[in-house]
Amino acid sequence: MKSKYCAGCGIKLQDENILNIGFTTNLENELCMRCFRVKNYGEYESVSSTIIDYEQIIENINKTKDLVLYVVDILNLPYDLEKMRRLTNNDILLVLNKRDLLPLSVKDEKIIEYLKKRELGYQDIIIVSSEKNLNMDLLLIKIRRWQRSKNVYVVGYTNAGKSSLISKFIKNYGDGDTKLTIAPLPSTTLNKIVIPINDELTLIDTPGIVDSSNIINYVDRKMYKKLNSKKEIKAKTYQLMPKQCLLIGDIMRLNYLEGDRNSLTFYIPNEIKIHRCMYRNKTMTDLTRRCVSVRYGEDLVINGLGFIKIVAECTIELYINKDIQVFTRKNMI
Ligand SMILES: Nc1nc2c(ncn2[C@@H]2O[C@H](COP(=O)(O)OP(=O)(O)OP(=O)(O)O)[C@@H](O)[C@H]2O)c(=O)[nH]1
Ligand SMILES: [Mg+2]
Repeated sequence: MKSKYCAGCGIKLQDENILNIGFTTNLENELCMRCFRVKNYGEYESVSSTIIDYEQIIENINKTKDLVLYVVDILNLPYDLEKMRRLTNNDILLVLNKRDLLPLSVKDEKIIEYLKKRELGYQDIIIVSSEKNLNMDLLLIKIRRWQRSKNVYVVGYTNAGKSSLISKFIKNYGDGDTKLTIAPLPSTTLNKIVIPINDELTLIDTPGIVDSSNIINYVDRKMYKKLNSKKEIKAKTYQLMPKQCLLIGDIMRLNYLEGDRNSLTFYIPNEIKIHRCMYRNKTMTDLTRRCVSVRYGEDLVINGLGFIKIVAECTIELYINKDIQVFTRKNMI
């Protein structure tokens, strides 16, 4: 019998072992049990990302001249934003998704200008929101401008919103209904999925690149939802002096170690609460301590959580899980 693949995540369906991925009780079904559960009950079940052969996916893309959409989460721009440029010579549009999370007062042009200055080598940069169906027409125009064939690959880190974006394209420009699985946990899409949108365009969904330094790998299911907020961020500003501390949810502790009175503005999901605490209070000091030197006008980025816009030069002491990446960059907004 011909192999059949799950319409939600792309995995090969099987009805032999309930413990293995791709299981379904009946091979007539369109979805594997995992996707069925996510869709119908919102039950999230992580899958080990080791089954995904990312190199193979890139190799296949490189055999073509097809356009690539590199989708990234605007709140969590990766440290290594040039990565996709190094992996393929194909034309690439950098798509900054989840625009709805940043305050409306932030100007798109400013962010685009900020990234263009970095000369990343992408053909163009577009800011969208798959959730709010924002700028999809503009993205379609840019795709038409750059596509070499019908096929356009959609790639990026896990959870950036690749499947969400394709689903919006099906709704806006196609006539089928969407079966792609969308979920706040990493590695939702497990295999390449070819989705014809219309006569001119076929989008190819791919599994996300797993980033083991993203906070999402170190939190429980409740936190998945908080970190994948759907609400516009209300930026919170704190004035800090040396020896003042903040607790950020139960994720990290921030001690303001050295510097003049400073202003720190948090762009993190509203669901994650920030509290001031006494310096002598030892909450979370059992986590790994890191000292970060911040220069004038830099953001402190906590991979997967968001970023803190800092005005003046300072030294910050963080207590956070040792595997979560923290880095600084020039202020994005
Ligand atoms: N706020 C907001 N959330 C979004 C947007 N797009 C996607 N999401 C959410 O981000 C999470 C991940 O979305 P997916 O579409 O499954 O992401 P993916 O890139 O396909 O992930 P993998 O298949 O694991 O690689 C889900 O909780 C989505 O609802 C957006 O524009 N705004
Ligand atoms: Mg996906």
